Formats: sequence, structure tokens, C-alpha cells
Amino acid sequence: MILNFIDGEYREGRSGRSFDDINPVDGSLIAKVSEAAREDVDDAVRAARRALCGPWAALKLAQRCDLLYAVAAEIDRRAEDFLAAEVADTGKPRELASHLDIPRGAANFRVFADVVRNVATETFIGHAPDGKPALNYALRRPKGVVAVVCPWNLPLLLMTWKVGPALACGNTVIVKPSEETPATAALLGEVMNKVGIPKGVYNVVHGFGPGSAGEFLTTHPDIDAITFTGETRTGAAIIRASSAGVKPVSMELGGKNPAVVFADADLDVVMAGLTRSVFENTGQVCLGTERVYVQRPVYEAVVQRLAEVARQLKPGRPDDPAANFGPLISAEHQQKVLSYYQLARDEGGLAVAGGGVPGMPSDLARGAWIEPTVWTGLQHDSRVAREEIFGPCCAVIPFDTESEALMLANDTPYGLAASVYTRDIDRAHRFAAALRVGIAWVNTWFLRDLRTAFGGSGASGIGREGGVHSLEFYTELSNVCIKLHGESQ
Ligand code: NAD
Ligand code: 6OH
Repeated sequence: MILNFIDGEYREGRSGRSFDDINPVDGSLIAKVSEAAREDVDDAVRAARRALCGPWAALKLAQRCDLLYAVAAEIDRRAEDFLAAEVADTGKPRELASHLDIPRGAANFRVFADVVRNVATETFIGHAPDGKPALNYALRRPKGVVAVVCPWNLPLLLMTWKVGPALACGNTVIVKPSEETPATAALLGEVMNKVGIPKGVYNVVHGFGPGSAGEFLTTHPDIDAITFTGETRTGAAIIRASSAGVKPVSMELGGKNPAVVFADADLDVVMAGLTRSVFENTGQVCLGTERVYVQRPVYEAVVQRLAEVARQLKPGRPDDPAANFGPLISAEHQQKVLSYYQLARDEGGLAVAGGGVPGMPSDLARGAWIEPTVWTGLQHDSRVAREEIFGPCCAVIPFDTESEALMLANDTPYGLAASVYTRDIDRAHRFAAALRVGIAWVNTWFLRDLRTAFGGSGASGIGREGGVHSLEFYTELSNVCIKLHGESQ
């Protein structure tokens, strides 16, 4: 049974209910998960409040940071355990999780401990009306008890991306992992206890959204802020819930991200980028590419090569050395993605690769498998080219001019990420600057520096995290103004 982690202890939820944690590779049961009741969320909030005002606040900054470095080291030491838990929950290739998810889980603690140790606050020296000097300086206080609501696609990576900076800033947290992927958040409790993080600093409550732990947590009157990663619709519901208590929110939401390929691009670089941005993690990355605009002279070449990549991907078990492509997260998500595969046909798209469910051996037949898919023939304003699918698929659409490409790329309510492929350095800068997104990559994709601002515009979110921007969300600035009355001698 996967348990809630409250006040430093693993506890069964008082709902008396449990739900299934399913392995999407073969539909098998990994574990039962104990669902938190409203009273458990109350307990977690009380524990987090006690820790916030007690042992956690009592630590000096350097001591707090040392504990976070120890958390990172312990995640590294237990990398195999985290890997096993993450891979079982998501079905993603071990290779991917071992290079991306688990190391980022550790880095998210290390980097933000570094950030808070090195950040300065502003100081101004002004003058009062009587001409005496006035010294102003800012203090950063933790925001308080922070609710962290997480999705299932990069569970440890995205949870620690919030928990790392929140704790570095002196907050305490209550995490609500996705019901699809509860394991690594629960395991992190062991790490917290092992390295001596005070009880109540890190808490985990399991359950669903409405009528369950997600709602109980985000509507709780005694939390101080909510940080959320997930669907735009869910984000909107949480913003509504947060308004009653006027809680600050940070929202990392969905995307419908374009890649723009100019005819002068190095096609090997393009293919390396698109292979990852369309298909990695079975397309379940918020930053992933689902619209590929290609300048007409290289359109056919890109379509052919991308279709070939899609055909070569080999679905299979996470630890199968011959496989490099996992299932979707669940049968339910598979149905959603397949409904878009059908819609693509209805909208006149041609699947030049994929378009359905692959034949799998009988031991994998109950998994949430899907074919990597490349469409041509879809109009830019078709639903398939406008709505977030969150699957391993893209529409490839030709364009002629740079201004047309820019109009197409920006013509979306979302604004999370984009990638541009060109060897023309002037165009690279010009185009990247004109994209209405939180992050524009040139000749690459998902290359992250955690000191940089990260977030989305439009329907892709509110706020920026990363580096000092995380501090803007996880701390409250107080200004101290001191009038200096003495005369200089
Ligand atoms: P989701 O919105 O369905 O669920 C996210 C979390 O919210 C889960 O823990 C869920 O239980 C909880 N939840 C659902 N309804 C809730 C409610 N009413 N109140 C409180 N909590 C609630 O998202 P998902 O399906 O887990 O993840 C996929 C989505 O996340 C995609 O849209 C993707 O683009 C987005 N995403 C965005 C980013 C980003 O950085 N912008 C990163 C990863 C995923
Ligand atoms: C979405 O699926 C990926 C988001 C990535 C980050 O938030 C990150 O910090 O790299």
C-alpha cells in the first residue's frame, strides 16, 4: 500500500478508501494507494504550519541548504529505487528516466539551495523631507505553507521543481501527486526522514481532484500559496478555488507548441530535435511539439524523415534494451489520444506514419500502447492542429515566408514553448524574439538551465519559476525603511 506522508510519518488515509496504481505497460496492479480524507489534509496543513513556525524556521540559511544538498545526495544514492518506482508508474523507458527524471529530481534541490545562498536583495538610500538619509532594504520571508499539485508525465522532476525552491526559501509543503503516479512523491518522504528534514516540512496526500485530496488541499483556508502544474482547465478551477482566500498561484499549464523549420536548417539537427520533441516520453511533455511548420523547399524531406523516425521507434517494456518507446500513462489517456487520431482522419489528415494502436505481444496487450504518428494534409485551423493532444503525434504543415511562419506559430491561445531551426543567426534572434512563448529554443529542444525563467503565457500559465524567479513566488518581500537621524561628524 502506498501511504500518505504526514508530519514525518506514513499514514493510512482516514477515508478508508484506496485506489489502484496501475502499470501502463501491461495494465497490472503495482500497488493500492491510500486515499486521504479531508481530515488528513487538515492534519498535513497543521503539521506544515507547526514546522514552518518551529524547527524549520529555527535553522540558519546555511543549515537549511545543507539539508537540501543532503536530500539531493540521498536521491542520487537511491537512484535505483526512484528509477524503479518512476518507471513502474509511467512505463517510460528506464534509459529516459535515468537520464532525465531522476537526476533532475536531485538537481532541483541542489540548484535552488545554490540560488538562495547567492541571491541579493535590493537596497536604496534616499532622503526624508528634512534631508536626513533613509536606508531601505528588503527582507525575504517564506510565503508559508505551500500546496504543490502535480501531474503524471514527469512526476519526480515536476514535483521537485516546486518542492526544491519552496523548501530552499524556508516554506513547508503539502504535495498532492497525480493519482496516476503516486510512488516517487511517497518515496521522497523516506529521503526527508533519512537526512533529518524536520517532520512536517514535507507532506504528501494522495487522491484525486474534485471531491478528494486535490480539492481539499487547494480550498484549504490555512494554506498560503498554491503552485500547480497540469491541464489548463484544471488550472482555471484551482484559480477559482484560490480566489476565496486570495491565495497567490503559480500556474504551469498546457501547450500546443510549434516547431518552425526553415529551408536553410541543418536537417540532421532538425531531426535530432523533432525526434525528441514530438516523441520523447511518448509525447507526454508539456513542452512537446504537436505542430511542425516546414518551409516548402524542405517540406517533403522533413515529412519523409520524420515518418521514418516514427516507424523506427520500438515500443516495449522499460527495461527491454531493444525498445525505446513507452506506453501512454493510462487506458483513459489512450482513448483521448485515439479520439484525436480519429478526428485527424475526419479533418482530412493523412497519417504518413502510425495512426493507431500497435500490435503487441500478449503479455503487453493490456498496456496503453499507441503508435507514434505524423500527419500531413491537416489545416492549420483544424482542431487536431489547435488542441493539446499530449500524445506522440504532430501535424506537419508547409509555409513559404518567415512572416507567414510567425503568424502560424503565434496563432494559438497557448504560449508555452517553441523551437526554431535555421542556420541564419539574424533570423534566429529575430524570430525567437517575436514568438509569444515562455521559452523559445533555437536548433534544439528541452535544453534547460534551471537559473532561467520558465513558464507560459496566455492559456499556458501564470508566472515564472526558475532561478531568482522562483524566489519571487516562494518568498514575500518586506521592505525595511530606517531613517538615520544623526549628523555626520
Ligand atoms: P491534470 O490537470 O489532469 O491533473 C494535475 C493534477 O491536478 C493532478 O494531481 C490532479 O489530481 C489534480 N487535480 C485535478 N482536478 C483538480 C481540482 N479541481 N482541484 C485540485 N486538484 C485537481 O493534468 P495531468 O493530466 O496530470 O497532466 C497533463 C497536463 O499537464 C497537460 O495539459 C500538460 O500540458 C500539463 N503540463 C504542463 C506543464 C508545464 O510546465 N506547463 C508541465 C507538465 C504538464
Ligand atoms: C512539462 O511536461 C515539462 C516541464 C519542464 C519543467 O518544468 C522544467 O523545469 O524543466
